[in-house]
Amino acid sequence: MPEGIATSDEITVEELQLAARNHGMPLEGLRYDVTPIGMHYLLTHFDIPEADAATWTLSIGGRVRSPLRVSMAEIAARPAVTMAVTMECAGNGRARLHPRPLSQPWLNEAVGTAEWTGTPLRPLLDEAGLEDDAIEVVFAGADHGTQGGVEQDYERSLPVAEAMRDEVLLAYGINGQPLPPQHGYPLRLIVPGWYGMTSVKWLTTITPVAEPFEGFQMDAYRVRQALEDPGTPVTRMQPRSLMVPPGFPDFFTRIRHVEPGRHTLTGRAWSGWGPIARVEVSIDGGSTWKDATLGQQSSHAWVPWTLTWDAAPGERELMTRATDVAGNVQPVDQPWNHHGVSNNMTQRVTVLVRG
Ligand SMILES: Nc1nc2c(c(=O)[nH]1)N[C@H]1C(S)=C(S)[C@@H](COP(=O)(O)O)O[C@H]1N2
Ligand SMILES: [Mo]
Repeated sequence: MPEGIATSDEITVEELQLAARNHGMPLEGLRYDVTPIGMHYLLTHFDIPEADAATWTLSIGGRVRSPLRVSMAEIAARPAVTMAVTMECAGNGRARLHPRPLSQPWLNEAVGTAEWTGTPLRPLLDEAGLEDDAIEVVFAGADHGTQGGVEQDYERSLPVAEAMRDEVLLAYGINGQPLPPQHGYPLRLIVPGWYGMTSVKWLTTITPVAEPFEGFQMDAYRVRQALEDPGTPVTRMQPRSLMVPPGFPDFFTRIRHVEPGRHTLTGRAWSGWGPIARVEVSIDGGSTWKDATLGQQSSHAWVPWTLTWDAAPGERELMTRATDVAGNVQPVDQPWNHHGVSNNMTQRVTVLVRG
């Protein structure tokens, strides 16, 4: 087996170590338009750094005409925007791949929607004044560690045109409260539509650069078949629909128990490539599909859906899949890639309809 790929279906202690630090959103959390803070998924590569808003500074340097240093008080005094944004980890679905890429073993719960409060990034970049040769903007967090043998601060870049989009925020609040330590206190980037790795937490420096940025976390998020392949970068979220698992669960297997009769199945769908055009649900393991009814869509948050189900006794496999306006459809079988990123295969929920 190549490096970084599991040799057995058994979860390793190293994966369990990551899974215990980085939790997902329990899928019943899909009932909320805005995910309560403690239920939002979490992913932190290294340690949550110690931070104090009173002494925190954000520096903008590199290919700019006037380098800036701003305090949290100065950021808080700038125009504030609050925006509901659905964020998903690029590794969501990884643990269902065969063979399994060794990393955070998400099933399909690495998602959440928060109301982020912050100030738009663009006016700050305009104040600093990008040099004409700036092509990307590098964002660095205060957290530090090693990954793949490389010692690093957590750093990601965005093309200048993406960094300058109106919806890109420097966020200091979540759901009406200051950011808690685990979500990036006191300051993080929020890039709506993109997978979560782009939204750098504990943001300390912003550096426009004249060359493509080749930091470790850029290389780690590429869809490639083997480590030697160049592959393609992971950017925006692929469409995904998830349902609230109906009925009640068995503690250990999580298999659902449902009474026969009429039920309303509910869930949420999102895509980073535009609004959701269609959500389909199957109650027979993918043999037949029905269109769900979509609720109100907002620009950057998931859309709710519902479908009436007349449940007849027996074991059922429920599935759901989304299609976005760009025509991207969730696959029923997931194509494999080496890092297990940008997966969006259809959810399957096993349900026992009681006799
Ligand atoms: N500084 C820093 N920013 C980071 C990360 C990190 O480890 N360090 N993880 C990224 C990844 S991979 C994801 S999916 C999101 C998760 O954000 P959350 O923990 O607030 O849900 O943060 C991103 N920003
Ligand atoms: Mo992630």
